[in-house]
Amino acid sequence: MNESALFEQKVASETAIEPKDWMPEHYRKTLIRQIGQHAHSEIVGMLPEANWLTRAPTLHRKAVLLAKIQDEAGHGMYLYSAAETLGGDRTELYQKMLAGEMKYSSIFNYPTLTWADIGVVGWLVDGAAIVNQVALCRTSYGPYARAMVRICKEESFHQRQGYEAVTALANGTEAQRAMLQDAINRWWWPSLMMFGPNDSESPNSAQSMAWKIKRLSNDELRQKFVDNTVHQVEALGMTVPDPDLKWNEELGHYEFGEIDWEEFNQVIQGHGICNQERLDAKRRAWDNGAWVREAALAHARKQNVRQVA
Ligand code: FAQ
Repeated sequence: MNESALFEQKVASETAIEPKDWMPEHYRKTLIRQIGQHAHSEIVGMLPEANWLTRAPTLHRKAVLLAKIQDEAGHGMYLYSAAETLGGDRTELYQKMLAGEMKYSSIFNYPTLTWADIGVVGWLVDGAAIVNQVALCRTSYGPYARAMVRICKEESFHQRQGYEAVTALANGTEAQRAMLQDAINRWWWPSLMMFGPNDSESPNSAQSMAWKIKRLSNDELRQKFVDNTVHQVEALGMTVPDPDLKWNEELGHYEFGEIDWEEFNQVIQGHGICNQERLDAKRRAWDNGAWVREAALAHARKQNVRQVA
């Protein structure tokens, strides 16, 4: 059997593709793109939450938030490592993101205006991330699938801490309840946009589904998220900001309104509310961290010399 047929057979039989296996160049490139963007999202995704670290309402909430943000950094590192197994160069990928040549999730270009936003990010944004990532635990590329298993465990803790934080607000004063509803109103639609364009408008989907890189389509994942989440909003005594939302008994799914795709396109083209601020923050961090990289390299060189001697 030739290499290409062996690859197709492995995909068909759901045997993971491993780094040393032969793979089509386009498969490799698609994975480096997706895993790289996923890694960038984890790293940029630390910023909106970091905005509230010094203002968390209690020491306990501050400690939990700090742990969550550190987890996101760890997720970024696993994912860059997975991209490296495909020949992706970590520094090169990161520089492309800093130069605006590689995307990260649209969701992180929205501001966290109040403490309620932090609860809602944990609950809705991590909730949406989990729906997507649970499906990716069965992605055809072994190192990506294995990274996802671990990441999902941690994301599940993040989602619960978010829901616990919003529950406290929902059981709080009128002002706290209003703050929570306002946060839900601002984050609901951007959370639905995390799953990407509709299937009919998604240029990468057909091939990625055929190669089992993606196991469920953008629209299937978005539907799952809506179906999972509406009753959670209701349990909090809050409302979903969608006048067209209704349960379809026959289909066993919620129907929901049209996403503002113009807004989505603006955000992914770099014109969202916080795109500039996020990239500026990451560029500053890269420049300010130069001495750490140099020191780490100098230390590694010394260790090497000692080992050789
Ligand atoms: N934002 O043809 P498709 C997290 C781009 S979770 C920005 O459908 P594809 C955890 C897409 O890249 C968030 N760009 O593309 C956390 C493509 O552009 P390109 C990260 C988007 O790849 C929580 C173009 O549009 N999760 O970070 C978006 O088949 C809290 C056409 O789209 C992942 O990355 C978007 N929302 O499907 C951290 C999951 N949607 O590259 C901190 C892995 C689409 O051709 C705090 N990724 N685009 O220039 C995926 O599952 C897929 O890549 C999709 C997009 C579903 C995102």
